[in-house]
Amino acid sequence: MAHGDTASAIFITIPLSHYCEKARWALDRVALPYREEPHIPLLHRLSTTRNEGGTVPVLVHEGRRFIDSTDILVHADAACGGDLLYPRDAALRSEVDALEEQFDTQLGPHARRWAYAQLLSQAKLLRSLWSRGVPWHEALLLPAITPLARRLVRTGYRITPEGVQRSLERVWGVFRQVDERLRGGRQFLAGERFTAADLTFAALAAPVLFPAECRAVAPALQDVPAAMREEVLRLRDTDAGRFALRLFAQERGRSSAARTQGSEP
Ligand SMILES: N[C@@H](CCC(=O)N[C@@H](CS)C(=O)NCC(=O)O)C(=O)O
Repeated sequence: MAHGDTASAIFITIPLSHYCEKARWALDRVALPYREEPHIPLLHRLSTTRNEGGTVPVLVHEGRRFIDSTDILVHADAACGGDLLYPRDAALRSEVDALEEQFDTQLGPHARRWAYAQLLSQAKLLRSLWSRGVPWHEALLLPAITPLARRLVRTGYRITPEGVQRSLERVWGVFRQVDERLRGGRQFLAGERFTAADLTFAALAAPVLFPAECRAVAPALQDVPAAMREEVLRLRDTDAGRFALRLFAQERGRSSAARTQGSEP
């Protein structure tokens, strides 16, 4: 939920990015007011580098800059009182940190590489995805920028047939580990309630699951190539896939402000 007041944080994004959805979900969850500044690829660098960053998301809040999604989560949690995304209990906290790090490094880049590989040949679809939610004057530049942006995605994310296949295996590997962790009927990945670990898993799995409640820009499942659709349906049909979809359905719209006011257990 973006608020327009002047005290708001500035949240710099590319609307298609799943790391941005990770941070957006956290900001919404802890109810930190922010104004989203969405960009098309390449032009985002004008804003991120001005803030001593590079990739999106970047958060600028009270004169401080956070240039990595995990730093944004940690800051948002602390700024809103703590114990919202990260448990105070030290053992539980290190479990959450380790899971978040694992998803950041093993799930996020591989889900992205596989998903982009399916869509890179769909220039029109990609252009329409990059255009959604950004200022009109940036969207106008997309016909000129898309060919270069596609080339940079291919080289920057090292999209090769072997690499893409390996990435899909890595995604399945993480899903199997999450399946394993959920065995025995646990509701959340660490402890008894929703944490940054659950949020990170679900947000970074979004490009391979297409959750309806995800607030990142995404194509409709019926608009993507059949092979991608079929793989998404296979991943959805796992305990980990069902878990991520449940988190989006039950937790994406929920604010922990309600918990601190006593209306959430
Ligand atoms: N470790 C970073 C990764 C963020 C990331 O990889 N962002 C991608 C979009 S999903 C990006 O900004 N790509 C464009 C670029 O590298 O300039 C984080 O967690 O914030």
